[in-house]
Amino acid sequence: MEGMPNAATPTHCPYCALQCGMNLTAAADGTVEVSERTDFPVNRGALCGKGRTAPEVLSSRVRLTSPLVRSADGTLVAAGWDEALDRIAAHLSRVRDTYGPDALGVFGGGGLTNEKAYALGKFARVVLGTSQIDYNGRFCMSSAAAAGTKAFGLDRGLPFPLEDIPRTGCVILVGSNLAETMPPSLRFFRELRENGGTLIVVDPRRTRTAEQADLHLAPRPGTDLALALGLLHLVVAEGRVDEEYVRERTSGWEEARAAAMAHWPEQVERLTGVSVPDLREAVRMFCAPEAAMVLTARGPEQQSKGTDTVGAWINLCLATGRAGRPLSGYGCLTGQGNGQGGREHGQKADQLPGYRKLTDPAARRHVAEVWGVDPDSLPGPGRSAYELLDALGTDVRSLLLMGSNPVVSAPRAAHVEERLRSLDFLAVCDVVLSETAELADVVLPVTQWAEESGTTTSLEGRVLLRRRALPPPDGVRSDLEVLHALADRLGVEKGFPVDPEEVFEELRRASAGGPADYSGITYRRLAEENGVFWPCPAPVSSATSVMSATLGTPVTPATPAASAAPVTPATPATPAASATPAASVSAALPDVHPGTPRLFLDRFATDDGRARFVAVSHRPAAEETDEEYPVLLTTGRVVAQYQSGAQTRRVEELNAAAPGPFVELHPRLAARLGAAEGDPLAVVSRRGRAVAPARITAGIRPDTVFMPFHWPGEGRANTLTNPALDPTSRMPEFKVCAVRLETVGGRETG
Ligand SMILES: Nc1nc2c(c(=O)[nH]1)N[C@H]1C(S)=C(S)[C@@H](COP(=O)(O)OP(=O)(O)OC[C@H]3O[C@@H](n4cnc5c(=O)[nH]c(N)nc54)[C@H](O)[C@@H]3O)O[C@H]1N2
Ligand SMILES: Nc1nc2c(c(=O)[nH]1)N[C@H]1C(S)=C(S)[C@@H](COP(=O)(O)OP(=O)(O)OC[C@H]3O[C@@H](n4cnc5c(=O)[nH]c(N)nc54)[C@H](O)[C@@H]3O)O[C@H]1N2
Ligand code: SF4
Ligand SMILES: [Mo]
Repeated sequence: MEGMPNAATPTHCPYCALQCGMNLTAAADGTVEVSERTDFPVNRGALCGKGRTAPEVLSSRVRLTSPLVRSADGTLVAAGWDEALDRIAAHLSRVRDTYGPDALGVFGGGGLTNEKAYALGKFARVVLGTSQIDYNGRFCMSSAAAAGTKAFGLDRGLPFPLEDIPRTGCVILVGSNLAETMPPSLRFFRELRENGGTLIVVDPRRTRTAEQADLHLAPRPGTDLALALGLLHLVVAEGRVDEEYVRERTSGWEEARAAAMAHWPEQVERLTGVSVPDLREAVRMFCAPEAAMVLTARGPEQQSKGTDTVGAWINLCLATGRAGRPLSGYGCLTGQGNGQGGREHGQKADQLPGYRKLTDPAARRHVAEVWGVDPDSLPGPGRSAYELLDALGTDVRSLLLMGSNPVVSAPRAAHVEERLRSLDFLAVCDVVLSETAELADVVLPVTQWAEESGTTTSLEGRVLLRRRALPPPDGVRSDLEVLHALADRLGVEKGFPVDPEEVFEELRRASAGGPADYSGITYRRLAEENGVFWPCPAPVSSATSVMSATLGTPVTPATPAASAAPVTPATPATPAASATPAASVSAALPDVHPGTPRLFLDRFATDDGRARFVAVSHRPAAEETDEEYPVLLTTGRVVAQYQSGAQTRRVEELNAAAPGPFVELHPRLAARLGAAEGDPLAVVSRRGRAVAPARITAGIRPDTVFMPFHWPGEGRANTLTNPALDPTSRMPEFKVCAVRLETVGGRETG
């Protein structure tokens, strides 16, 4: 190796769910270069500024390289790994012995690889024995996941690859600002329009994404449910229902139809602020071509009725025959790097690996067998993310947190911060000293994307391999090593390997036969094939009659590329599902399953194969405006910062582009307040008060202000947000709450 130029390692970006491909080259002087990787079809070499600058966070200038422990005088001081791990293990066992296992909480993240998410879920259930585990994905796409599962029997972000988008006829993008949140994906929508297709964007703001649209609908925040019902009403009234499709492939239409017919276009116009002619135009554009899609992101999902709202958009697809057909369908644009895989392998409160339900006895038996434990020893479902954070310091006394920064990103953040401070003990694994890590009793510095291998599952349901490209700095260890060392100290010596591929081999077996079946996927395949779409069961040689893993009924094996039906044997004991070491499994396999880029083309993953309409009606947001709080606040993202900003705020170029929070407001509202561009504005809600400079733009509704949530401190948007939860998904209402605005004397306050 010495003297040779280092070869570039093909890998993927650490940030968002697009999981852009990139090449990394580590130079002798320790710097890391990003270069174009054109063979990955999603971004074909293109990267946004965050991906391009991601290696800067690898530098030990900005990251943690030693464990930290809280000293007697209350400060965090450097400590050795043994001391730090011993402290955590001692606290966890003491709390467990005193208060029982459910006094131990675990909080994970959708940025963690599949291997980490899997190991964390197993650690909580097997080592700690606690039911109290959830993760930040609950704040992300849980409403879309719940709605997708209800309607289709299966939740996978997009049921088709992004490359289908340019070939469909019309896309309605609901509450996605992908020009800022996934910039390289804009190409697919540009190509759609070049091919004669149309784009409709639904967003209360005229975003960079909305600027690309043929039609921009700007509803009042929190009224997407009414909007979707109004569109469905018009579809019925104008005779555009695909009756044959509804008859052959769906159930529940009569009830859904009746609910939609109760929402008159004029009434929908009053609720949403979208005019009846615009509603009609949207229906015309959506129904005219042969194929069309609806894609949702956080706008309609992060609401206290997000599940019903997504359900209403799915209804629109079903009534018009636009799901489970080529180039048509409903999809959710997932958010974090492993937003999809992170919700499949067991860090969610109610889930076991393979997207299995923790309450399903067969699922418990299967996973318990892989884990070598008694099914009865597995705890039941625990609290959802916000409810878990809210219980800190009371029922939950100790928390292990990996891959999230809730001090900045959780709703009603001042309260969450106070709850974190009230814990008996907080341990945080992170790459940097995040605002949450600052509150910890022990902080463990961990390795990052480029320093360790692991898999992620992108918004397309494509499982990808991130490869280790360089060694980590001295003093840091991987999350898997942390879990291994803690398990060992807590008396579980086996079952927590530190090698990611070994963890993946176990994950394959644990997921086998589940809805998200990864058993046919190996690291080798991922390296050779540029990713594999799940479900991808391990094939068997003599399957004449096979049982579909997700569909649950016997089907004849079709060519899987053209079929939604993933194939696994009728007997649950596939080689990969048994306890045989996976190495011998792959040797025994005659051929491989190609993976499933497109779902539902033959049937949906429900018991009867039909998609289910949901009968939903509009209801107001948990908090509406009144005299005291007359303006709506919505929140979201800017292109140059990522999430809580823990990583991107440490990159100079990104900070220069997006140095701090702001309050986006309409000139009319600004004039009423007497505020000029850049003036500090106080935004006050029932939860608290935040101050940030005014950014005036005619692109936002006059009744709404927008704040990005990437910063802590005075301008923290989440000081204001409402933790009202969706009853099904337990998603907090990040996208709408009532506020009042006050000018703050003197610019220095901002
Ligand atoms: N630059 C950047 N990119 C990211 C991230 C990041 O933090 N920064 N995070 C990643 C993650 S985890 C996620 S989840 C995705 C999120 O990706 P997006 O969902 O695209 O991001 P947001 O900005 O949260 O919300 C999208 C849009 O919803 C609009 N909106 C607000 N309220 C409503 C409403 O009531 N109805 C409708 N229809 N729209 C509304 C906002 O104005 C905003 O433009 O981005 C991923 N990519
Ligand atoms: N107001 C408002 N709030 C929101 C949203 C909104 O739209 N509006 N969106 C919500 C959404 S969609 C999301 S996804 C959340 C995200 O919010 P957070 O959960 O806070 O997400 P991140 O900022 O990505 O935090 C990840 C943390 O893990 C660290 N980290 C990165 N990689 C690793 C790793 O491999 N191992 C470990 N141990 N640590 C790692 C990072 O340094 C960082 O500190 O925010 C939610 N909050
Ligand atoms: S779009 Fe997402 S995956 Fe692609 S470079 Fe930017 S942050 Fe990374
Ligand atoms: Mo997210």
